Amino acid sequence: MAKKKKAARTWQTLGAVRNVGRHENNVVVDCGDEALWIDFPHPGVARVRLAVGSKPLPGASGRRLRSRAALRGAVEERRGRITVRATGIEVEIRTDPVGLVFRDHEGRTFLDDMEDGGHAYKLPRIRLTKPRISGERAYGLGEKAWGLERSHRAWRMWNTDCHPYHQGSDPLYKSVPLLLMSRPPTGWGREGRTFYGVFLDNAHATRFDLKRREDWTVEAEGGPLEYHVIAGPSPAEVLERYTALMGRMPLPPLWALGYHQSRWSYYPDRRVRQLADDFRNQEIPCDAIHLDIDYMDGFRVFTWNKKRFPQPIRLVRDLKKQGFHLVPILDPGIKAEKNAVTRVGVKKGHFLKDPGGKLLQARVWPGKAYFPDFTSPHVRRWWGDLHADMVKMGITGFWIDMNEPSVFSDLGTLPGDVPHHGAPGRRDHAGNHNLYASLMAEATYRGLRRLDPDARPFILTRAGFAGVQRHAATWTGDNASTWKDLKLSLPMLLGLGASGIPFCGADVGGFSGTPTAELFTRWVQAAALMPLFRAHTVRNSPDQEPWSFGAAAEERVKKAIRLRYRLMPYLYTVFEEASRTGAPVMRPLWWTFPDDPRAQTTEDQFMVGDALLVAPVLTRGAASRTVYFPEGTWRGLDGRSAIQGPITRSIKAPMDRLPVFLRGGTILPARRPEMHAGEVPLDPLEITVFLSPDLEARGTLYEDEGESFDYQRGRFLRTTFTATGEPDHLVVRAETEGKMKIRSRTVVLTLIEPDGRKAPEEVQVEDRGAGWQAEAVLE
Ligand code: MIG
Repeated sequence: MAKKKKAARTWQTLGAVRNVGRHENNVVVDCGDEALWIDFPHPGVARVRLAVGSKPLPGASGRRLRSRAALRGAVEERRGRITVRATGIEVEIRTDPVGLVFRDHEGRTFLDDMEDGGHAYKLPRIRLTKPRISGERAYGLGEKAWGLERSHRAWRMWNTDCHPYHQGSDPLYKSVPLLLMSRPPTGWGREGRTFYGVFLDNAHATRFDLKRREDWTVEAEGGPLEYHVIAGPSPAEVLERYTALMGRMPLPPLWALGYHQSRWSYYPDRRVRQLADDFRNQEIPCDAIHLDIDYMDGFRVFTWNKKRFPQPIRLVRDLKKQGFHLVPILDPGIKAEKNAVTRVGVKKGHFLKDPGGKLLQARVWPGKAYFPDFTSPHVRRWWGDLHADMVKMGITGFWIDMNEPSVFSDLGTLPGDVPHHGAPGRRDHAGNHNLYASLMAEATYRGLRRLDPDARPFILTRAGFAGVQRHAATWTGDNASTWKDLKLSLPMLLGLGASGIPFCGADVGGFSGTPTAELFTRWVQAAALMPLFRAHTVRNSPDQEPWSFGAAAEERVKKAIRLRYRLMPYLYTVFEEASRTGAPVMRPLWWTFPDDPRAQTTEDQFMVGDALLVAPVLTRGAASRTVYFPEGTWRGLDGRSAIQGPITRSIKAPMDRLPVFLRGGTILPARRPEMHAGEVPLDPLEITVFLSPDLEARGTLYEDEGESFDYQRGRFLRTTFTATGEPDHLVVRAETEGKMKIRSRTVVLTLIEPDGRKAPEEVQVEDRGAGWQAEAVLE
């Protein structure tokens, strides 16, 4: 007894290996009181679990891995070295003390172990330490109000409604315990940088300490010591593998890629109708209007304020005719009173109770509220079904907020000892807090899929855990209308994308405070090519609509919004790729140029897919900015001649211009802008062919009907464009895949010579969806 108590007070590390055995697909490395279980849930991924006693500590994200049983590592013992080999990764087991060395498919070490093995516990706490090498860079960790490089600081994972937040505020709304490491070339084997990932599948309050040069540590207040080591070597391969485990963003409806207008709050319905009319009258494209909490009756979720919105069915229908989707907000807290919803919820035990078994009440917008226990599948189903009336009205988009959960109390959230009943591991709030929002998003998503099986849902969540991308897009919460926060939004969103969450955005114009016309304009420009494009502002603030800052600003803002709609075919293609591969939509420069030293530290620019480089103006009073152009040729979309990278150049950026550059060797699909996404058929299809110095170019266009799941039944069209040049003549070819039929349309080709000059003539071809070939004469 006394001995055990003492053990609990000091960190325990693991001793020597006694035996290496097997249990089902696991290699069990027995060290006496503890064991390390290793299995291979996916090619290139090793999972390690610490067992104290006979089984691994329970818990983790609860994500069921379909492919878990697929791989069986082969154990080999040679000259005293034990190696476990599986597809794409191998693990050497050091024996005294136990340690794990991770190697890629060619046997190159990318992650060594600590001298003491790096696995420690002081139950319920666990700790993992891994060595670092000099020049290694650390990315990932999801939403952090900081630059992309996570080294030299410690980070917390504890979903928090941090209002207001600033650069350096931590933690924020989301927790993604994934590190994406980038190692410099070691001088042997691989020449370029090597990326690998470490994902700690633990939803407890966690601290990642990356302050030291020699190693990094992550410590969790409870839960399993369970981690995945993910081999690269490219960042794309790491994310592909990570998202194979934790899931990918489903392809969003096309409309969700349009411009969204929000504020706290648009009401009554007249105001919403006026807003919609204003967009159409000003000819500013827009696809979605968000309804913040004041549409509800006394902040009761799943109700409408009858005075402000007497006929919501009509409103939704009329707006749909104009090409708008309404996106109402929902919070998890349900007003603590007797009504139709709470009667069922209370009777069925769907709400959280305090440890004494009394219904838990916590104060949020409606006053005292009950909180659903989303860890239970029954509760998730019930919650999903509560959307029935709104879905019947034709609503397919929901905005879910306050789901850290946030509570109006000193603690700011629910007490840690509140029991959860459906949890896979520790059954208290402390062990489930970071999962709460993801489970709410799942309940919402699944509910919508059941209620309207052929409509792609759009869900926008504030909080979440790793894997939240399976069910929702996300935004970075309550930023402020400052140049600092505009600037910060780039690395924040790039960080989310590099952590498996591609569909993300920041409140355009800033949430708290009021932007100047200049700040608003620059913000719209910057966000015009970010994944989620939504303007939003706080309660009682002045209007923050495209026309709220005078005529000059309106023209510029309109131009930027129209640019997004022009590039919609390309953007949608990049989203589709993200939904298949886990790659971000908005990419850090090092994603595309991993071995470019300058790209590693560039955070005021980004790539959209691999073809567009975006360098928004992020400072007040600027009419130009310096832009770093990586290797290759680049040309402004507005027709300026080519720039040969790598080079840093000053670029003119007057108030009406967002600097965007097309990469040489790419073919960019675009269209005439429309009033809302998918309004009219994509005809003509505009193709820019920007030849590389060796007279080649390639590109892709993905299309489908935009709202249903038809694409999963093969009704999509993927066109692959290739251009190959002879010295005096060029052949552009389009090949298609997929079963979607299109009406015959015109393709307008603009040819850009390798030096950036536009070829004098446009070429037109007819496209019937079955491929085509065009020839052009080069100068
Ligand atoms: O306590 O619904 O971040 O976007 O406008 C504030 C009102 C609750 C916080 C969200 C913000 C939203 C606001 N909400």
